[in-house]
Amino acid sequence: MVEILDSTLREGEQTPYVSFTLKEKLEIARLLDQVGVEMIEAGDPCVSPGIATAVEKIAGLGLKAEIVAHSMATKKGIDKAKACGANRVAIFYATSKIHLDAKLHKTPDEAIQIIREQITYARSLGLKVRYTPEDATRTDFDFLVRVCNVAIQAGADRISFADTLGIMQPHAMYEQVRALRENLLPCKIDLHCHNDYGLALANAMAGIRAGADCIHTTVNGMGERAGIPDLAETILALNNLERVEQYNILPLMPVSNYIEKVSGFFLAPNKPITGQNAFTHKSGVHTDGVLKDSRTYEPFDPALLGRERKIVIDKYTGKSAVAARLDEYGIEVSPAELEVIVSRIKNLDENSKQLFDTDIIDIAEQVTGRVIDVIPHDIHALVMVETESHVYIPSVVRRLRGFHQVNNVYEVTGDYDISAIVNVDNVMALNNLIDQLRTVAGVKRTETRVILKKYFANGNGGNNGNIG
Ligand code: HCA
Ligand code: CU
Repeated sequence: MVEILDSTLREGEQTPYVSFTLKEKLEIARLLDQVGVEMIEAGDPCVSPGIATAVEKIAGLGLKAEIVAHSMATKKGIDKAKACGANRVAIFYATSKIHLDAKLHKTPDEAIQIIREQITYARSLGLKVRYTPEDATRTDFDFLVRVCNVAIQAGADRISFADTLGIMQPHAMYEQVRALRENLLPCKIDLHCHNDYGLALANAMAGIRAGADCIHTTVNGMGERAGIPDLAETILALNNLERVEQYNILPLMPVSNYIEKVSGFFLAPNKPITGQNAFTHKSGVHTDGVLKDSRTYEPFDPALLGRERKIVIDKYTGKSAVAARLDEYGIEVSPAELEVIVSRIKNLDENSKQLFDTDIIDIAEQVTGRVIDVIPHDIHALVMVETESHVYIPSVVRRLRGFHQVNNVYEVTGDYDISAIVNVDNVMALNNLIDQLRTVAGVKRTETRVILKKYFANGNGGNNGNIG
């Protein structure tokens, strides 16, 4: 059975400029438990007193997942892991020559002795032990096998094959995991793959194929430098491509959104699975295909994630997508009118980067000469935010930007401190969003104005230009 250890709370908090509050950490742990990951790496209690408290509280939540404390190979670290009530301690000690020489100043034999001693000590406290040879993928293979077998003999039941610098490729991963399986005493093998070349998940999937047991992930792929595999990508790849179906998929979007909000670490629109564009289609050929049968250009139904496909309308779009959008609003046009509408869209000036439904309705109105009285689904609104008097406004701004519906945020003078332009699909979504914005730490009050029409400095109104 394949397993997942999620390390958002440990590796994820090692993302540059990211730090979670205790309350946020408890919520993250609960959400991860809903997804059904087998292990949650909650932090290294030696790093700070706050982290020790968080590990302790998370261990006390009574979650289904095993709670893992990370630790250096020191008695102090292991004692703290025990004191926090973690089920397991993950002890790391580097094994590559460069780490032993330049960082640890230890000979291979000294390293082996420390690893044996500390694992034996942790076992004597009744902790389960994972041993991580940090920088394993750059470690001399015979030495790696020797160290890991010492660790297993001392009581570790898991080895984390750490690609600390993300230098592996899938074929090499496959071969090395195979070789490890052949040479290691019985143990579970975890894969901790960094994403420095964008190969982390591919490497992890290859390692699983070769017989490894567990993939380390973080929500939104956070972590040192380029991070490690994203939880949602990993689960969808396992579920859809490998038929590993034990995880709950629907909580993945909420957990990703939550982490975006509290970390201020934003997803690129083209990020797989959870990115804004993951189910958005644009060219005429693609949209026509998707409208005929979504399987033509979607690897799986976005409903699996509770998401919806989106079709953008612009100069790339063909008739069928424009007709479908008008149809959504119950706007009837003749084939000849449709031709003209599409041609207008294709000939909009180059400054019209993004067309909204209001723009399309405008064009349809102009072309048909009929008044079209519909409420656009695609709503833009201006949200004014007053913050609590003591708060640091940029941190509130950062949190607001974590909502993907929030396009632009400005700090402003006057009665309100912040103004934000938001984009939502309908009035209900606008209400929900405002409710959520009001719960953001530091937000005291909001006031919202729906944007009816937009005009630009060059005098162009209505159907060109872009907001936000
Ligand atoms: C580090 C440690 C680690 C540990 C991985 C693990 C790595 O921050 O260098 O314990 O499985 O990447 O080697 O994250
Ligand atoms: Cu790491």
